[in-house]
Amino acid sequence: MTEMTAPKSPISSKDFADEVREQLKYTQGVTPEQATAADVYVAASTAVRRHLMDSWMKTQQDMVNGNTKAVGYLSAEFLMGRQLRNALLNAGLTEQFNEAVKELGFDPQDVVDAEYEPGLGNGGLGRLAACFIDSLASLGVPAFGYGIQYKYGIFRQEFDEEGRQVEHPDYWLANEDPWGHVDYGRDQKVSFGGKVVEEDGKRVWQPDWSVRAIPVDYMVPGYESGRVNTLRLWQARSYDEFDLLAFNKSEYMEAVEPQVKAENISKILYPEDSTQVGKELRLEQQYFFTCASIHDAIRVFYPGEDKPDLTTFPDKITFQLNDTHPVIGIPELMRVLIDEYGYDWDTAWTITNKTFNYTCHTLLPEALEVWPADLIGKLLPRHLEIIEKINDQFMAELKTLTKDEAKIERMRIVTGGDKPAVRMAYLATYAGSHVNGVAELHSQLLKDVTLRDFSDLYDSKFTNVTNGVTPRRFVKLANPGLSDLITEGLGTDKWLEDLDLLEGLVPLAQDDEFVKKFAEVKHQNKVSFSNFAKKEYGYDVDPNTMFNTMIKRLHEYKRQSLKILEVIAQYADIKSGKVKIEDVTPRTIIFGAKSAPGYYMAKLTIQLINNVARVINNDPDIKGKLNIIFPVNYNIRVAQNLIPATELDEQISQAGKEASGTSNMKFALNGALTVGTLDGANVEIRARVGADNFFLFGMTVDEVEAMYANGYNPAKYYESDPRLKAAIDMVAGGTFSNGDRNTYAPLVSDWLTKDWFMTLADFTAYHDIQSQIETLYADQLEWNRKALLNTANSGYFSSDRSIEDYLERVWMTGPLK
Ligand code: NBG
Repeated sequence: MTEMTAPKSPISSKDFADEVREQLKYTQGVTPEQATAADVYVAASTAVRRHLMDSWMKTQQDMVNGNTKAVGYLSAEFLMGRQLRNALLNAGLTEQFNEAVKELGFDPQDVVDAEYEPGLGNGGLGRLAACFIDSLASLGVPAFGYGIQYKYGIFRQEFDEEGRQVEHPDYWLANEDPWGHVDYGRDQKVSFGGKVVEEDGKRVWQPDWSVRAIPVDYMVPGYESGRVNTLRLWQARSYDEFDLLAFNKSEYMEAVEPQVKAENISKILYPEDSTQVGKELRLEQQYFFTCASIHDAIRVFYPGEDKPDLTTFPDKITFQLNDTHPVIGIPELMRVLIDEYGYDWDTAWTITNKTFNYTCHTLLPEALEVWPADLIGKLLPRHLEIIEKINDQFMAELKTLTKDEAKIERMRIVTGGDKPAVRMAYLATYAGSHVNGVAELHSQLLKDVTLRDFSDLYDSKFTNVTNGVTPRRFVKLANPGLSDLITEGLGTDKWLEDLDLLEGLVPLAQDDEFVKKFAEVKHQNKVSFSNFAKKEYGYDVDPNTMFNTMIKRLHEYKRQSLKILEVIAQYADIKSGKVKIEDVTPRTIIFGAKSAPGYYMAKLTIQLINNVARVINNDPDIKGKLNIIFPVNYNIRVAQNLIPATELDEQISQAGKEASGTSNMKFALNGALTVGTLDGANVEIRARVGADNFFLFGMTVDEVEAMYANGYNPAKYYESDPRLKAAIDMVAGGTFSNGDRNTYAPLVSDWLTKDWFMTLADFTAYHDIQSQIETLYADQLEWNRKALLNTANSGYFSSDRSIEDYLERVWMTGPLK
């Protein structure tokens, strides 16, 4: 471990106010009187950045000079969330900022709210990358995050009058971004297309177009570690600004064509989550950032060397492939080593093999990327040759390992037939040192199902690293009330660096006074969320109702349908008089979800939820007992407000489909109880918090498999559970579509005839668990005792622990503690 700089001794809020004034003057060019909250935000951010600068520079020097292997986290997504509060926390300047800003006549919250949230990710995968780089810095591990600075992040969601999702471009860079430093001098050239020719017995790639990759650097300050790592996001620019000749002939569009083509590469984040999108531009993006990052790492670790000894490359840096998106980096490193540095194939292979590791984030076969070979050949002809050679080598190796021809055929990286395609997950599994899943169950299913043949023959490559979340953002920043109480209970705030210390709260769950304090914090968080929901969306939310939340991408496997059908069934029970309104536990049911723009069923589900909300919330018979809200454009900021206020969290995916989930961890840490299936990390959460403190229901993976095998007939469940029937009939009959029976017909028909994720089969069990939930909720002391036990036993789900596991099991630099 390289030596770390000690955190700076804190400055006074007066000094900090002076620094902000100075920035206002010299960067913004305004007086404090003229300044807006947005000016103060930029000035304060710039001031914080200055405080982090020495540590940042020291960290970079140490990384190059030290002898600890660095981590290059290659990810197409980094869903960072707002930066200011996090940077203040890690720079130890929170109090100074609050005071200084007040002194300047501003409300700190207004200043913080002037920051536009960068949405450079879709969901869990991108947020995980952000948590991981936070933990890497906090643990003092030298690391780079490498990705793309998309001009447009995940779309901004609106709902139209019918409750349908409408997507708008998210131009997050419309205002000044004080965090990103554009480093023109450290650009890289990324080439595409053309052909490969033979010259002096060597294969030589002659590309026909290139783009300029310009790094935009973001500081990643560690918490109390003195280390500030770098998130380097690449921006694509054209080398030829525009064609003056064409411009002079008034062919304006043609003149800017090369520029447009180049800049398109980093223009937009693909808004897909857990589905594979086979688009040429997407492959261009993937190659663009991995190629630039690999060259960048060589530049960083062998500064000024013309003939670096790249056999030491894997000792300098290990590349973690965040899903298959950066896997094209494997043939790229081979090409660089062979074509640019003159290594022979075997040496290049050894280096490459040691450098890369692959994390798989899915179990859905349709989410594993497969690229048509002819597309790769067109964009990256030399890479296709290398991939084919890797495949040949692999096939030869397999023949020495097994006699099973069918198995060898199944394992092809490049598929046979007349339309060959490249399976990126297979390439990553064969070419890298390790493969990991993101929760125990997921890693096991990868071995047993998705990558079964590989685990048979290369078992030692496989490992598990259960996901985690950063306690700095998701407890300390999101939930200051709980943070203070934890510190009070433990007598230290060291838990923010060592989340296992939360276990010290376990005995306090027997102390009724402490449990009441815990309950009071939760109540205050509910009040705060009600105020937030009123201010942001105009919702009237009663903090005396149970806050029951389901936030995640809208996907059939996650089963938002199951939740909404249960709500409808309850509504039907009340309307028919089966359930008396006095007996209903008042709930506020909160959804947050974006759907991929082209995902028809998911979008229809969003429309249904919005309309169920409209009907139920406005029905006087319900007397406000059920209140459904769907805050539009769910993002990290909403999550930070909502998670601490939630009492019951929904993790109800079909068993065997959710790789891990990470919001489940955030909820448990913030003292919500989970109702969930035995899926993803739910299994581990339940094991840790205790079966008594978790509402389990539904089929297991084995039961699901058996049901598929025996032929699943959803209509049977519709016929046999009258509540389910009533709910579906209501949807079909037009209750939530102003009497129109067509609106939701595709959903209804899918439920009754296909229902691939077995929503109907799990419905009855899901309903049955509700009475347990409500009985417990009626006893607030007991509920909160269990909620506190969730917090106390969830320390394991810190992303610091995940990173320590990676260090030990994958990166092999040894544990840090
Ligand atoms: C997602 C999984 C989640 C998991 C995150 C982070 C993809 C492809 N996968 O279950 O669906 O928590 O990755 O690992 O987005």
